[in-house]
Amino acid sequence: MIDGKKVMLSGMQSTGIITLGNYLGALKNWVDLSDDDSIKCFYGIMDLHSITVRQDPAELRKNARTLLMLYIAAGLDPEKNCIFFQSHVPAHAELAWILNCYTYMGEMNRMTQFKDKSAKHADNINTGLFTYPVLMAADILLYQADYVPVGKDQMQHLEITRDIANRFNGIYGDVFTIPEGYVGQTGAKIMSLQDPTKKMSKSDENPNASISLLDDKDTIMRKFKKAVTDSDGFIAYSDDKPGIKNLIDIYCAVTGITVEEALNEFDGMGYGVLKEHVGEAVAGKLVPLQERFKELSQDKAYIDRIIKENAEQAAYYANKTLRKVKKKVGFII
Ligand code: AQP
Repeated sequence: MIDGKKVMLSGMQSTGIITLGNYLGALKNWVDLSDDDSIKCFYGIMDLHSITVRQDPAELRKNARTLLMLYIAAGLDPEKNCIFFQSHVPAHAELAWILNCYTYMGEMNRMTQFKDKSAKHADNINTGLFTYPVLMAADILLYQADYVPVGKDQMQHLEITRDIANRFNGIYGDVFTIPEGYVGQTGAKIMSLQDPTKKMSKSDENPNASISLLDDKDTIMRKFKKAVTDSDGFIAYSDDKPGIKNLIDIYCAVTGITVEEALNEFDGMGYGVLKEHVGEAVAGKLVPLQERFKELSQDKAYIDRIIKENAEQAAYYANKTLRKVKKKVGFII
């Protein structure tokens, strides 16, 4: 608890410009949540996590700053929510090391994200990629988070966080709050436009596979036009038609209507018209965010102040937990 409020932590990696998937699956829900004054929210730009995959340094710096501005442009108020760079709070790396010593190889071996990512980056299967969930556990436990909004893909990491925290508390007493998954808002899972059986990812090498939040209208329309569908020629919402299903999911998430309402609206239409409607809806939704982003990009002093103040705030709470942990394990503090 912070000032009588429950604590929530979430974040994204600064591995590229975030996509419509990251927005509809996570960021949009965070913005909705920030109206809830009973919760104190921490939103990290998880740059330490980003380097588990090789990054170009200049790009990483640029992407991290862009991500922070996109959080704000999407509607997260940085005066109310603590928005910070993970690498600005050394306690994350310190606690991760300590927790590594309370985590078993067998537990890490079971993590499916490691299996997926190591298959994708076979030339760079580093130990950071392997122990990624321990750093994520440190991120969450440092802020004594009560809630962590997670998609299905991250559920395994939350479970391991709970296991590590319970193990540590079992040895040393109540040090960590045991976090729960936040299920209040279920974010849509948005799939790749080029392979609708895979999720849309910001690090996808095919630029047509994802919509970046900073894509202009022409680009958005072109990408939807090229979206992979099927050759049936009729609109239906079914797992057998993943391309069409994904377009309908995107449309519903952006407009706030139900699948049934969308199906009524598109009744009798062809794929071309559907793609056009979805493109228009997405481009329209992103206009205010992109305008705000442009303003923020021109206000360096404001962004610098936010970065500094929020890093201090995050470090204050993180260091409180870290001191407690160090004392418990027997370090001289
Ligand atoms: N396609 C998606 N649909 C819905 N939600 C998604 N998220 C990611 N992709 C989709 C959610 O976005 C948040 C940010 O996740 P992350 O940056 O920590 O890493 P990720 O899940 O691995 O996202 P990407 O875009 O696929 O990144 P890369 O390409 O770097 O691996 C999470 O809450 C996630 O659930």
